Amino acid sequence: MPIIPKRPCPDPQDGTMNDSMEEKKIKRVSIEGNIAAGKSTFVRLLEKESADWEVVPEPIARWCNVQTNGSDFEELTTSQRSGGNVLQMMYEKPERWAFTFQSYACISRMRAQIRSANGKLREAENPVQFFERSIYSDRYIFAANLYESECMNDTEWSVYQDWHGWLHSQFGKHIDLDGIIYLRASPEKCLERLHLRGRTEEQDIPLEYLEKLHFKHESWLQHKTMTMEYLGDVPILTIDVNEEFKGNDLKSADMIEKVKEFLSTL
Ligand code: UDP
Ligand code: D5M
Ligand code: MG
Repeated sequence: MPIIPKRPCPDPQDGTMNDSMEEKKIKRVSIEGNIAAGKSTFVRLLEKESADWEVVPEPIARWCNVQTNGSDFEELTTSQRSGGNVLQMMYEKPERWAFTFQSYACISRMRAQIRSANGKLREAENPVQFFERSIYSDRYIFAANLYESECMNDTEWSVYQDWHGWLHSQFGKHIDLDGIIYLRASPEKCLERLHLRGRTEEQDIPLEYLEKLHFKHESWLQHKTMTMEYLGDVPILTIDVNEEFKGNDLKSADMIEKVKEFLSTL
């Protein structure tokens, strides 16, 4: 007599799952902040804290060495680079290269974030991905600032926004955010850290440029007065990073504690 199963037994190969097998939802959190506020330093701390936490750094190595292979994240010395340096081109002649840079920054970030979504967190109990910045800061902080500074013309800005909106509609669901952590520092502190870091491309950045970016971050994440087309009401944790946290175990532990508390609310 054929045995008729009372409940369907999922085939592990076909992707259907019952409750006990259900994959954990990965929480996605973006780390935002001005240039040289301390985002990369902070995400390195997060990476060490838990095997359930994965970090996707900004693909800055790509921007300084544009080519179709190589690592997205490992920064190279000037002599190791063989591709074009679109970050340097943008700082040297922004009205010529801002559109090119912003297109590349956004697509390379999206690719890095989507690629990592298929990665190592499958076994994690409470999986979290931390992104260093997001496609929202690309558009509403950096690209918008370049447009307002007349480094992109109306046509370039329209093309960028159309392209950004379409990419978001196609791929946004893989990288949508559950939370944002804002590392808040004064423009003066950022300038000090920018010089300390010593990236050659950035050495002529004036304080006024950091001030403009700071006010945009503030209106987005502090005052919440910025209108964004497709980012809903995402919870924000603000951490003041004017005080040194690098090499300061107490301050770092306090920051990690705040992150854990924040994650428990998402
Ligand atoms: N830095 C520091 N003290 C801190 C945090 C950062 O001296 O508490 C330094 C860090 O070592 C680097 C520079 O500030 O030389 C910029 O930091 P990071 O690259 O992390 O900034 P990001 O641009 O990623 O926000
Ligand atoms: O480094 C990022 C560098 O790239 C910094 O010099 C600012 C510049 N830049 C310009 N446009 C962008 C966008 N769209 N995203 C990120 N960075 C941008 P960091 O020091 O990590 O801020
Ligand atoms: Mg960084």
